[in-house]
This record gives sequence, structure tokens and C-alpha cells, in this order.
Amino acid sequence: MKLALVLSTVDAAFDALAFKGDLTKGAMMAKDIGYDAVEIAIRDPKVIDVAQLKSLLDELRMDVVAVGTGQAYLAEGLSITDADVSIRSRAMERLKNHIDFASFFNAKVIVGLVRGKKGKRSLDETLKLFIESVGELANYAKEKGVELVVEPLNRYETDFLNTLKEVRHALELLRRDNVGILADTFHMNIEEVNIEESLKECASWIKHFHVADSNRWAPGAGHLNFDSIFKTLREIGYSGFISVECLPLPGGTEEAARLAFKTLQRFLKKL
Ligand code: LER
Ligand code: MN
Repeated sequence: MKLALVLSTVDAAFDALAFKGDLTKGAMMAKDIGYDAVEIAIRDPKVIDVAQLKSLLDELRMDVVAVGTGQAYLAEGLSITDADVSIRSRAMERLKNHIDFASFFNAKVIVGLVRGKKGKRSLDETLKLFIESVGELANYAKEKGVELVVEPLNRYETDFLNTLKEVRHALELLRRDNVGILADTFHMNIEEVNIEESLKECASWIKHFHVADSNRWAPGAGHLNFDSIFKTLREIGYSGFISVECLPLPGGTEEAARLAFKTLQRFLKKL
């Protein structure tokens, strides 16, 4: 398992990010600390100079493991399950741009907040739209060799697909081999009855992993048991990246990113 740091573009609306600002500076800082890769949260891939970013990251020998898409929802209200077909199709277009962007870097694309909210609609109706939209995106991504990961999010951020099991069930109905689960310790700490058991129950579906501590501060600054979580990841044969997605706390961006790295290295070394 290798470590990545989540970075985001300047116009991020979502502040649970270790680094928000200039991507170049963020990637250099991540490299300096010892991270193997970065994950980038992007509202609109069109605002990024892909060639320039690729050459910088190649120079630093840093991979991009995943592309976050939630800012398109937070900043612009784009949702792939919106009842309004014009919003839905704008969201789909945007995500296809994210998939194109990800294909340059061999990165996964995250389907998190961009799934929107159920609101007053029934769960069946909302899930039907979700499966239809993710199915179309999965077909598009397949042609580009890109994988999608659906992230269970806690109840304060969305009102459907909050647990690993709920996402697994939706993916079993979807039946696409390039769509898996992104498990995030912050959300799991709120929603799962038992984090380790849920990871075991969804073992073969887990394709990406986010870490923050219980308070969404850097790992090491809260009370999550990373020892046991990492042992479980090893036990279920997870060999992907661990991306640090935490608030710039304690002490600001760099201090949080350094503490996260130190804490996670300590547990990884014990495996
Ligand atoms: C994004 O990965 C995430 O975890 C969400 O909480 C975004 O709001
Ligand atoms: Mn996350």
C-alpha cells in the first residue's frame, strides 16, 4: 500500500483537503514529505492545463491516483441523479470531462457528492437514476481504460448510499467490472456499525481508500484505530493507494500532511 495526498484546485468549495491552492506547490510539498502520489479534486478539468501538470508530475515522478469530482456539485449543483434532466446532462458531461482528464494519468474517477441527494423522492426512483447514470459513465470510462469508484458518504453530506453495504448492493445491480468502492475512514466512522467488519464484507469491491482521523484532522490527531484498520486492509488483500483527505489540521496544511504521513508510515511498517 502506498500513500497519496489529496490536493485541490484554487476554486475548491470543499475544505476537507490537506492542500487547497496551487497544484504545483502542493505536488512539490507532497513529494518533499515522501508521498508517492497525489489525488486531485477538480471542479472542472477544463480549468487545468493538463500537459503542463503532466510534465511537472512526471518530473517529480508522482502519479495521480484519483480525481475527485464533488466540487462540481458543491460549487455548481451538478448532480447525476437530479430530477431536472438538463442539470443531469450537464453533470454527465462534466464527469465525462473528468474521465478524459483521468485517462491521461491512469487515475480513477470518484463518484461521491456528485450523485446528489434523494430529497423527497423514493430510494428506488433515485437509485434507478443513479444506476442508469453510473452505467453510462462506466461504459464511457471503459473505452478510455478508466475505473470509477463510488464513495459511501455520511448522512450529513447526502441522504442515500451512506454505507459500504448500500453501495455494494447498488454496484451488484449495476454489474460493471470497472466500478468499485472508495472507502473513507471519516465517513465509515460515522456510518458503519463496525469498520473492520464492513471492509471484510465488501473486500473484493474496495478499489480505493481515503483516510482522515475521527475528527477529519490528520491521522494521528483523533481516536481512530488505524492499526486495526490497516491490518484489516492487509487481511482482505487491499493493495491500492491510501489517499490522505483531511482538514488542514492540526497546524495548517503542511503540518497536517506531515503528521498524516508519519502516522500512516508507522502503521504500514508494522504490517
Ligand atoms: C470526498 O472524497 C469526500 O469524502 C466527501 O466528504 C466530500 O464532501
Ligand atoms: Mn473521501
